[in-house]
Amino acid sequence: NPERLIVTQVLTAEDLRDQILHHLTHTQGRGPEFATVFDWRLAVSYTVRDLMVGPWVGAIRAARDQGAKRVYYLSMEFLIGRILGDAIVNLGLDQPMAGALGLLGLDQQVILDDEPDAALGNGGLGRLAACFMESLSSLNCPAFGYGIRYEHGLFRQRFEGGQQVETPEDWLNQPHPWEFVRINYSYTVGFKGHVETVDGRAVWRPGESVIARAYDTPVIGWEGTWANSLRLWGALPTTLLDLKRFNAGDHTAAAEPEALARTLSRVLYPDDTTDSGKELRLKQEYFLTSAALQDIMARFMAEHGDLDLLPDKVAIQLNDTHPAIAGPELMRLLMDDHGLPFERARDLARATLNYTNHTLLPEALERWSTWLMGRVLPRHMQIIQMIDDDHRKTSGRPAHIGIVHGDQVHMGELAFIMAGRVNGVSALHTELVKDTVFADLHRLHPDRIVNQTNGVTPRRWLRMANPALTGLLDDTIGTGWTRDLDQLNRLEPFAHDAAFLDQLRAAKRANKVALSDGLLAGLGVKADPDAIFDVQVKRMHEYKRQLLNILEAIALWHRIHEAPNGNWTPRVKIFGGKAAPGYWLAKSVIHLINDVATAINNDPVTSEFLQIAYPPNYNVSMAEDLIPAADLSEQISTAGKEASGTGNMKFTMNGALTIGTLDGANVEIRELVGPENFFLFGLTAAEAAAEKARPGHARAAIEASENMKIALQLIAEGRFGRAESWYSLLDRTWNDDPFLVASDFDSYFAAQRAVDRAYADPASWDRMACLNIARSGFFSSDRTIRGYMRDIWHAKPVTPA
Ligand code: 26V
Repeated sequence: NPERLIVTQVLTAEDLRDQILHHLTHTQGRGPEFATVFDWRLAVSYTVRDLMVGPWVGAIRAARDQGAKRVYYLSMEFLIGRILGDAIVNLGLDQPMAGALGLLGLDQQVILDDEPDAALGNGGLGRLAACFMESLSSLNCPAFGYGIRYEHGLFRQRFEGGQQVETPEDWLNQPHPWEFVRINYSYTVGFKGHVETVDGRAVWRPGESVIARAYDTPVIGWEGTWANSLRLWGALPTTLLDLKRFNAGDHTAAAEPEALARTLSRVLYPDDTTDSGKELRLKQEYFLTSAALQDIMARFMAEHGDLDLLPDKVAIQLNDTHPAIAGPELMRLLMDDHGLPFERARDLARATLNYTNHTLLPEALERWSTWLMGRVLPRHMQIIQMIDDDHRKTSGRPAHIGIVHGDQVHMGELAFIMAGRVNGVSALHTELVKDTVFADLHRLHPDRIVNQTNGVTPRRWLRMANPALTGLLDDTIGTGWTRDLDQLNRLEPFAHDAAFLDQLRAAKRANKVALSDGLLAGLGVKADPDAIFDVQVKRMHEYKRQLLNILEAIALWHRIHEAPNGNWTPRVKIFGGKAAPGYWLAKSVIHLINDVATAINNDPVTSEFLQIAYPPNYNVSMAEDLIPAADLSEQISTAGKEASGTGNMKFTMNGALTIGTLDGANVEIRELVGPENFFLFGLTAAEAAAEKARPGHARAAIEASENMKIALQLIAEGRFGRAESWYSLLDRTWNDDPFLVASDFDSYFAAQRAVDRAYADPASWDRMACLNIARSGFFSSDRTIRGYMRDIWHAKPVTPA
């Protein structure tokens, strides 16, 4: 394609080949005849990395020289996935790299697939942080991401007898070619101890401390002109070895300080809803926050030195409440280290800090006991108390709201009170934040809450993940959509162009064939590429209602049996997702899906119409294979529960149609693509809340639904493994059903039949798919980041020198 830009420098396949061979020899220390896939992958990665360093250093220099305001994104999670393929795309190296690998006789897919996912996150919140990092770089916004360099990312998932088994993830058990260790950027982080007063100033004397060491990964933006740093902190002991104990012969005890310190960056907490209340989690949160704020303040003081300038030069974004200790920590630094009075420190902190809320689920709102907080962070507990008292006095708030309630510190209230701006992540969610969790604080501070609807990066989720569709888009509307996703609207006229729609269908079909012959065949599932590929991939949660989906499959299976010669639209249902290790009910749903799949897939009567696949260990890389191959996107959470969703956006821009509720960003997707191009079902958020309050709602809804009753009955009869396995799940569905599976069942079943009919008319389906793509430009994370820059950070893009 002549329009395809090679941006950074014009490199030929031969240039790249030579560089790869250079790194293979001089960095990997291998001759080509002895090199493994791993050796080649590292040599390729170092070759690509070399091309990132120039723009990276240039960006850091330009931001400093121009005295630019910097954005600091503090997040306990960055769900990056693989880096190599994304870097090749953003540097515009796809073609010369394909040539170079061809010259070397290497298979590009094999090289790319050798890279382990950096799975430093649980799900939506962590993946959003990764998309934001890419957009910040693509928009030339000077920024740092701060996180923890977990040695073990999110656990790996296997199925044994249909049940989830977790094993440790081990991505750092091999060299990580993308990071640069910065031994000169190290900070001491304290815990515990006591607070003294010296010359009228509070002095915290920690009882324990660890070193935070910086590991930087460049994040290259689209067209390779700018790169920001993802700075991840690793924990080290302040003393490597207790020599006294070692010399006394106690070798294990001598290594204790090291082991203790390292636990701080050892593993990612694998729970994305329930506050575990563990001391180690609180220590991890403070470890990240303290190291990041020390780094930010050191850079700010070196560049500007005048604390009055802090809000003009620094914008800090807290990704949920996990780093909310940043409020008290910044106040501590300003008061105890810099000697500012409380009010001044408070005003500076509030003009610098902002907070994003990502969930309304009460069980996911962080709370710590005052006892634990006071023991682990004694000075911070004092400051939290001061902030709370000050807020009570200055806001005239009612007694029942505040940060400290009885013996609990509410991190949401703390984050809100210390933030200049608080934002929700979709239009609906932001309104619910105002009306529910923060209703009282919103009344006191009516301008503080703003909306920034989430987005996803089109570079990874379209250009890289879906080369078939990308090729068609480039040929049809040019490549400009990659930087300006609104340009997808140039596809609108093609919704009536039969030749274009044929090509669109062919691109989708190619992705389905690849999935069917690869991942699905590997599972032993026979997936006909002409069937509907119906995909629900996300963390396993009751509110996301994978149960509703599998119950619908059971009911459908039953109906096909009743009329095996009926005009059924063939369907392959694909599930993917992990359950938190301690979330018993979510694990029970995994087990059910697997057992139902075993029963249904082998049924000769229905097998040509219905197949169910549940590939284990869903992660970012698997998403990159599944989403481009999906016809139907399942976004079926109970209305009012899903803050936004971001998978929903990825499916839409890859040409899948959505079956969904009016929840999170589904509302905006439906408005934008047009209600006639979206399969809506279910109660609204307000109706759902009312329904839930109705005593006996579950039983009444089940009694009223023939299909729901049949599905539950088949499970209770033991048609899918032993009936006893499902007693608790059935009991909860009949008697409680807090997420209204029963109340929405008939509406969902009917919407699925509408999907069947629509899919049976290819011309109309393809037109709808085309319009979904054409109208999905809003969901680029570039648009989201521009919104944060304008409304929250007041940050400007910088032109590199
Ligand atoms: C909570 C906890 C609690 C303790 C242990 C570790 C941990 C990790 C994460 C969380 C909160 C998860 C909240 C979350 O992921 N929310 C999702 O955010 C997405 C991005 O805004 C959004 O699209 C999803 O709808 C929302 O569920």
